Amino acid sequence: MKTKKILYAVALLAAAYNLQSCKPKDAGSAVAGDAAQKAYVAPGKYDEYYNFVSGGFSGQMAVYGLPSGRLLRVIPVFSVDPEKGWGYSEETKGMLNTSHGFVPWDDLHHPELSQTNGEIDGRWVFGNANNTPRVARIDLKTFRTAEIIELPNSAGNHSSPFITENTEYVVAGTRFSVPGDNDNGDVPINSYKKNFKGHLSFIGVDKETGRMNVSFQIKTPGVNFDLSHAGKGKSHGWFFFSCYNTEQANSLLEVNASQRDKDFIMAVNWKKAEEYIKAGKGQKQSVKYSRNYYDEKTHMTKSEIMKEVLVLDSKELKDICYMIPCPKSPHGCDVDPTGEFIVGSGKLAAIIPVFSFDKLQKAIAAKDFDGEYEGIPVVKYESALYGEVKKPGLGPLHTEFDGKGNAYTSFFVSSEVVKWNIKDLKVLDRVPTYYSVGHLCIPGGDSKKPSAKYLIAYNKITKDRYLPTGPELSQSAQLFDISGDKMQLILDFPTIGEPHYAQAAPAELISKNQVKIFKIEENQHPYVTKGEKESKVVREGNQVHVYMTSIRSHFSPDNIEGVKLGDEVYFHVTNLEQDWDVPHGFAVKGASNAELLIMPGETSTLKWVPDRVGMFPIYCTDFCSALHQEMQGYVRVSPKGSNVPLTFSLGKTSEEPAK
Ligand code: RUQ
Ligand code: CUA
Repeated sequence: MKTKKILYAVALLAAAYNLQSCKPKDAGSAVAGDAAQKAYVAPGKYDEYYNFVSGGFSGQMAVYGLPSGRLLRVIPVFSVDPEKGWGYSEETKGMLNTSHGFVPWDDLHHPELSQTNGEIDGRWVFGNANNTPRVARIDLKTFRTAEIIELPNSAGNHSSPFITENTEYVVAGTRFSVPGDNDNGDVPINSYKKNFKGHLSFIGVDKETGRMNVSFQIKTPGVNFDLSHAGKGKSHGWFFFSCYNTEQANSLLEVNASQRDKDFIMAVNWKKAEEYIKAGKGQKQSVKYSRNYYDEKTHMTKSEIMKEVLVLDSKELKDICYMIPCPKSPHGCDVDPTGEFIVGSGKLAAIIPVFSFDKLQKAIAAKDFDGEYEGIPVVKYESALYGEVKKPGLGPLHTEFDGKGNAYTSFFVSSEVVKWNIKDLKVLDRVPTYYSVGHLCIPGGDSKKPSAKYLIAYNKITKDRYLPTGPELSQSAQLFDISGDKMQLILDFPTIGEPHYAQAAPAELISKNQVKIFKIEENQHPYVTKGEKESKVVREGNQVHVYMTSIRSHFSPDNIEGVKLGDEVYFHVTNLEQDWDVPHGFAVKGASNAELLIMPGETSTLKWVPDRVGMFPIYCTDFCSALHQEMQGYVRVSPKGSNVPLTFSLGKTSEEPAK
């Protein structure tokens, strides 16, 4: 009797505690000691994987080590970054050019690593811009954004930048349907059904250089494209896009775009589309979009406005697009490593439908259709369906694969990850996440060869998981060991911005290709200074060009006189160092842009327009040697029309030193 009472009291206490802290029952279950050991990477030891994580509304991409969760780098992509001078230096400003002009921010949702033969090859990682529609390519030799291409006829680019198994194409589907760039956009919003169209972009990627080009677009009905994945293996040649708002609502979508029982996954036969392009079926359209790339030889951005795009119309060419009904407001659209199974995750659906590529092909051949949607054949649900995962959880979003026949789906509403078997569609395991999980990542999880050791969940909400930080709390990642039958939580770590998708690659694949310095002999920057003796200051009208060098621990020149109010000063700083990990910084008082951070052998330019007469110190911002704090100088600014001659020097100090 007594024991029963005590137990009851303990249970009551536990319940009270739970209420107070608003935690689910087992949230207190801390990571056990042996679990923590699995995520522990001793000081000085390397991680096993690089994890490339979207920075969401920060516009950047973050790189973490796994399993430690240590933040290794934030790669600036779509947002300016004063830390690295990204978007502030004259060389990198052009990377953020668009047809709207300079756009210094975006919302990056999905990193996607390049692949060869369906396996991660470690060359590039792509990222999408969800606002002003763009795709970026980051070079993994330098961890720098090497190229950004804008997308015509699009608005928002969410279902991107997913790739084909040899990186033939990076795709981009418009999230918002809009009137085409060429059409009149000045129409009533409620003319949506008539005037608003979707476009899918197929961006060709050069095999050697990685340079991107919009090869063609497919014009589609006006729906919202949400996510996508390429077919692989047997389904190579196809692409699958989830679409919502097939109701074509233009207001209160949370109600009006949830009317239909089923939306669609659009299956696109891109090989067929290529044939039509070859046969001249593409319509040339005049559009305007920007293509920007960073040239590693000249250390400059080349930015060009493109004026044309080839468009195929899905209404006219009946055999490139097919609609597969998918319950209900699908988000994730994921293809398993064999290429046979396509998993659609309906945010409001109570089941997870798994479609079969073989069945889809048979249904198409047999014309097993349920009519058309805006001119596109709708395949019968049952004819494409392999089966349904029953009662998996609430609010399925994304699925990754382990290559051992299992799938892992995230559930936003019920805050959990559910492991299920692809063949028999049986649920095998479920673990809670803290809280409201979005994307998942397994290294190689969307390739032909996943490595089934870790799974990372990217959570939207952390509530009480970390020390509070004012009104905004950190987002987080949670690392699970999935090497056994049961998933085991081994680590939490906070992330920058809001994490959406992420990918991971074996450390060795990436680390072996790192660029350590830029060779000074190969620097072809038009304003390079290859040695201190060549440093100089040149006036061209009201432009003053400073050919400056930096080496531990001084700038040459470090005294400049004869700059006048009304001048535009360009500091072209060449870092003469040829050792790994010796950047120098450069800053000048009153500059309204940022600093520069110049890598060994590189030239960067800061534009400065002095706003007053006086003395302006310059200094190095990166602690580069014991005498880093001595790495400084002065620029004297005189009034307009002053006759102070333009002079520059290094090492000439005061005539009368202080006593
Ligand atoms: S999303 S949390 Cu922007 Cu990929 Cu699904
Ligand atoms: Cu150069 Cu500090």
